Amino acid sequence: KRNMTRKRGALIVFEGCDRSGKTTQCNLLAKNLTDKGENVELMKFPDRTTVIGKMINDYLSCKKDVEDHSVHLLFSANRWESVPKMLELLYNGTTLIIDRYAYSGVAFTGAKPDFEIDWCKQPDVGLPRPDKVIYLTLSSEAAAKRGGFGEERYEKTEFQNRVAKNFELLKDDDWVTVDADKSVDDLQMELLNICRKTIDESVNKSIYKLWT
Ligand code: Z5A
Ligand code: MG
Repeated sequence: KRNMTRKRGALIVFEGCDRSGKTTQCNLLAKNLTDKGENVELMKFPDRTTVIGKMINDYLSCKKDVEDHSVHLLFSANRWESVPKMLELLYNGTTLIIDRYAYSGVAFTGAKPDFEIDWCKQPDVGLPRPDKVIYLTLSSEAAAKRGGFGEERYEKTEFQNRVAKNFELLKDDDWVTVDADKSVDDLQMELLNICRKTIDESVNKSIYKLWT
């Protein structure tokens, strides 16, 4: 089914701390890139629309408790269930802009007591590896100006600090760190440039497997 005559799309992942603007920027990127004639689709993890995603939503909104290992595997399963669609889109020339991915899975579970980073990575080993991970950083002072934490699980300062440390451990050559403490429009300009460059550079590359 692969369309070998068309360039493949790029897999671009956004990660970053709480309120860094991932969702705001991903939505704008999808619109701006589409307006410029790129083939783009937006995805978001957790994808709360699936059966597994609904279980995750009940957990995050504190409606249900789920054992920590078990919920980690649900977050991973929620990514794996999207992989056939992701590969189909990428090989058919659609660039995917993804709001959180396996790195969030590892950074958040790894911030819980008695969880090893290496254990946390295993369920996501073999997922499509992003061509670029754009990591948005924001100081806790700047984040505080964007309004308080919501009602969801994990929205506590101390926990978020441990999450940020875990993200640092996961960085590799495919990551670019961007300071998100600027206006929505200025940040968007910067991210658009990174995305356009990544789309061009990914055309002739294979899609590799994560953490292999
Ligand atoms: N989680 C996990 O445990 N395991 C996993 O495998 C995965 C996730 C994938 C829900 O994720 C939780 O699931 C999350 C990680 C965990 N827990 N936490 N924390 P989510 O993606 O659904 O989380 P969210 O609810 O979308 O929040 P967020 O991602 O932290 O926010 P954001 O997307 O980075 O920011 P935003 O929504 O675009 O903006 C936040 C606010 O700031 C909003 O009022 C904006 O209007 C404002 N904003 C945005 N940009 C700016 C600028 N530039 N200046 C000023 N104000 C701004
Ligand atoms: Mg968000």
